Amino acid sequence: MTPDEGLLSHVHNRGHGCQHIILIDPGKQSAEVAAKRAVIAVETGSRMIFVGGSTDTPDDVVHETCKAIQEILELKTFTASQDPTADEDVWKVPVVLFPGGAHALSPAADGILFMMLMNSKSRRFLIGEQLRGAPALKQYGVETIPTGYLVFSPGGRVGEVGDADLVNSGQEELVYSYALTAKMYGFNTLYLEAGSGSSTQVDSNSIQAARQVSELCLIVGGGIRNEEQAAKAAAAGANWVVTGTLTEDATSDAELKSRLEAVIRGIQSSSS
Ligand code: 1GP
Repeated sequence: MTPDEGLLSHVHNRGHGCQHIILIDPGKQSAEVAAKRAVIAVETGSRMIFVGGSTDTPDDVVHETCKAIQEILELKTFTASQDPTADEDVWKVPVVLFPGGAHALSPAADGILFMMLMNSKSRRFLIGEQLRGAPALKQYGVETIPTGYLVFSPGGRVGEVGDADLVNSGQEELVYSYALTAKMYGFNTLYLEAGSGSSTQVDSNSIQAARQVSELCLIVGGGIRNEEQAAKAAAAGANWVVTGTLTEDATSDAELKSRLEAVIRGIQSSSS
């Protein structure tokens, strides 16, 4: 649910240091399980929920998942508002679509990363999917977050499907140029992606290179599984660290909670 300060201000989390985003893939669990996991994440300290991931999830599955998460967050907010010892703001966490294309949209989301896959070699991911999705988003009234999306080596499935000319470590000048270009296009957010489930995360020098464009909100994800990796991304200048596989792989609620606690601890220990 949209926080009181508004979605864009929340995304730009100035003054909050680095924060955690949980990525929930509606193609990998039922809406009920997704909602339960979202609650555990928010209780543990996640401050944004991304819904998306798989490339072929139908709209209705995405919509059911967004709805289930929104309903439980509303209920939790209401319950907290009736309890003088509880802080209802904790539950005001936005549900944001992280789309693989013009499919998988939902009017139940608070917003969407409206992305240009900046290093794609395919027109489809630079502007084509966006052209297809824009009218539906206008009709739904879902708020768009203009985002440059940059895929790093190894890139995983998104690198392949998105036909990305992958960025490698050691290409800091190129990363800086991409970050400047993103800003000059008017994007307020840049997502540095190593690929879901990837064996390595985006390297610190690349994050620092993008961080030189101080106006940009930096989201960093892909291959982050533990406290040290999360700490590294936060220390290099990420505003948000995203984890997805960590959640999908957890076999119990207790395991999910302890994994999230570790990642959030890492972020908070290194965040400036
Ligand atoms: C993928 O950046 C996200 O788009 C999260 O990656 O699944 O490796 O956490 P993981």
